[in-house]
Amino acid sequence: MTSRDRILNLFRNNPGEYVSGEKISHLLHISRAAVWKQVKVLREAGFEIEAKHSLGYRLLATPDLLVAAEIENGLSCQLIGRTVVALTETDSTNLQARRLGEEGAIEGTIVVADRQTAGRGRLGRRWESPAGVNLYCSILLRPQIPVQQAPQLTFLSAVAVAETLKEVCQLTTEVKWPNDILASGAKISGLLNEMNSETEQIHFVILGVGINLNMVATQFPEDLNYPATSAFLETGRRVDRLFFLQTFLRRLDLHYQEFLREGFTPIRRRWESLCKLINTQVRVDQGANSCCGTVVGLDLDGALRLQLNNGSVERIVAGDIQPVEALKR
Ligand code: BT5
Repeated sequence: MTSRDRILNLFRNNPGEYVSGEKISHLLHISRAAVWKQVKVLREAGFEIEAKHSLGYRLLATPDLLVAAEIENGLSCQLIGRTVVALTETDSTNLQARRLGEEGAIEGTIVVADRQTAGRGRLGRRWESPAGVNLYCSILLRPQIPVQQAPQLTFLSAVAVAETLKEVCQLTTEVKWPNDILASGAKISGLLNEMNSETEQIHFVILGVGINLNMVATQFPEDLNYPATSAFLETGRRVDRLFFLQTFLRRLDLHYQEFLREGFTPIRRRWESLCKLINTQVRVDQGANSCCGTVVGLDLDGALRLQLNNGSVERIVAGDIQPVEALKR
């Protein structure tokens, strides 16, 4: 933890109160001049800090920034967020989390970034990641489950995203197989889960989560394959990213613990209840191939169960689905 993070922690632990320069200097083992320098840096980053000669420093307001100490403060998760890495800019939080995983980072480590320069979707696609508006987050997990069950975790994060959008933004969304969350039919969030494993053993799984919170229309490129939206565009209200992230991490933590105790069934049920395409006709595109059928539900490994027109039920393990109704329009 940097000196800046530790000063922020001191403010957080003494809400609304002055913390003397002497106390900060003593606790952090730095000079009074160094304390002042760090306060200056925090002010430049947008933290409103009052300085009173005889009393010390007091935090009045925090900017909409994702700072590790602020994220950790009061998180109270059992597993997720035990280590928080918050970056101003990175190539991809999934790549950073993978690097940390390879170095032995503990389960529950999270990486967030204000901006990604090479945000990734599936199959080498790009994830638009402008600064200051959205959430780009990767969570490192080390579940002791069979390799084939790892895709189940995608549905766990989808449920947590949809529930958090409801709780924090009062926004009703739907989940779309395999990794989308939609609001009014447009993509508001995408998930990219990646695994590091050998034959029978998972070393770690990275849950990559991108959620469009305060993105405005001009920040979306024109050549997106599907309509996209943000919580702000849907509700007209700006979202406090820190509060949203903490709420999301808490939900994810609870769902993950339930998953470790009870397996996939509770999550599968919740995901299916959030999926509007169940019992409707869809087209599945798998590269050069496509087929149509009625969505029946999720299989135990996360495959989509699709009833074809001849009555047989197919398992779809990869691809993109589109409602047939939308294709007719
Ligand atoms: C996804 O892929 O939806 C997975 C996105 C995962 C992003 C997170 S951010 C944190 C973590 N770090 C990473 O590097 N990635 C993860 P896919 O289903 O392939 O969808 C990608 C497609 O969505 C693109 O081809 C675009 O058409 C569209 N798209 C790109 N950026 C978007 C955005 N911000 N909002 C909505 N749609 C977008």
